[in-house]
Amino acid sequence: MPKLHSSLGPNPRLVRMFLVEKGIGEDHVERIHYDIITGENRQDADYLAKNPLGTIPTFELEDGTCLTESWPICEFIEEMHPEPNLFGETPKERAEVRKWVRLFDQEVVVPMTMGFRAGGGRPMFEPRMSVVSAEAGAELSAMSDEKWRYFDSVLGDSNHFALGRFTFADLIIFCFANFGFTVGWKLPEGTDNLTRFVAEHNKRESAAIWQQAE
Ligand SMILES: N[C@@H](CCC(=O)N[C@@H](CS)C(=O)NCC(=O)O)C(=O)O
Repeated sequence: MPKLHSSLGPNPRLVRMFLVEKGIGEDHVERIHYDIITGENRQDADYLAKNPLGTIPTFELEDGTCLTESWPICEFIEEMHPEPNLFGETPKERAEVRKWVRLFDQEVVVPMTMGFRAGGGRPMFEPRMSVVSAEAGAELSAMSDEKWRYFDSVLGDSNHFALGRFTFADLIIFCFANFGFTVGWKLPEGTDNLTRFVAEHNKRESAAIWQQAE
């Protein structure tokens, strides 16, 4: 059985939701938990041999291959289990889905996570990685807020970013909105469409994992 090396946080939960969306129940993947608050993921030599960066998740296949980075892990699962389709049926559809994922990853996730590590997350992250100054962190958070508003305007009345149906683009955006809530962050002013989007996708069976303690 494959193993998902998992923890709190949006990246492992993105993969967990993806597995549920694919109909691959958690009983088909062994989940191994790490305490990222104490930094267990960066101290365990066995884990570092699987993922030298120490980040979570890692998806360990039955042959021992270790896949890292949540988005590529999900693309791998999609290739192994094509239905239901979450990345697009054709090259054009996949380009559309990946466009939103790439934009969101770069324009929201990067400044948001760097801003969090420099602010509320500083006690946890400063001992384990380079963290920008509190001032730079505030600027990065403001940049990500601006882009959340951009995504809100793109969404408009729809609950889908691509292809007029539920795709990986919706899933990653939903997970990072939920990440914010779990660390006491709120969607910025002017994102009513995203608030509705989150409430809607919270009804999905896969979203139940956000109610579980690790
Ligand atoms: N780009 C990576 C990011 C992984 C990441 O930062 N994971 C967080 C949990 S959501 C983590 O490992 N945090 C604890 C740490 O960095 O020590 C991915 O897509 O998987």
